[in-house]
Amino acid sequence: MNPKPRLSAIRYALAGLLMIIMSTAQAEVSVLEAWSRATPPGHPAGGAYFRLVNDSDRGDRVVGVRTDRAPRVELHRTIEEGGNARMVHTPEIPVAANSELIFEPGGRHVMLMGLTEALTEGETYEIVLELERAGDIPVTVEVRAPTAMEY
Ligand SMILES: [Cu+2]
Repeated sequence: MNPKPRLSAIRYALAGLLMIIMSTAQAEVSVLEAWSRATPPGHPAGGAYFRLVNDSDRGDRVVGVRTDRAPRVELHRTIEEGGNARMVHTPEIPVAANSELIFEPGGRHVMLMGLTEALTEGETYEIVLELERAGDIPVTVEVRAPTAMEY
């Protein structure tokens, strides 16, 4: 057996791995630990929560979100009004340079609406966050127990 082809295959594999590591390190905006609470059957709405980290020296903006998991999806924030918390649609969310934004229950979040199938514990689904500079960021959301708390 000639060991040369195997060596070069290993070299190519290492080069490929290095490129993956480098492209990961260069990602300016990353979305981590995305999760949802399981929803009761028939309940039309659910939330998606995560940490959005901007490692770049430039600010950015979340300008949209899309998913196939629900007929409608919006960026929401929670406001305090007369002692009551209320969720409102927000068309965009500014992301400062070198910052981390938390999306969480009772705060800013992604809202899924018109769910025809409940979010089920153990399920994962995909959303895409649209950023002005960083572009589309695909996110896999993990559905946790209905009682799950943030992080
Ligand atoms: Cu909401």
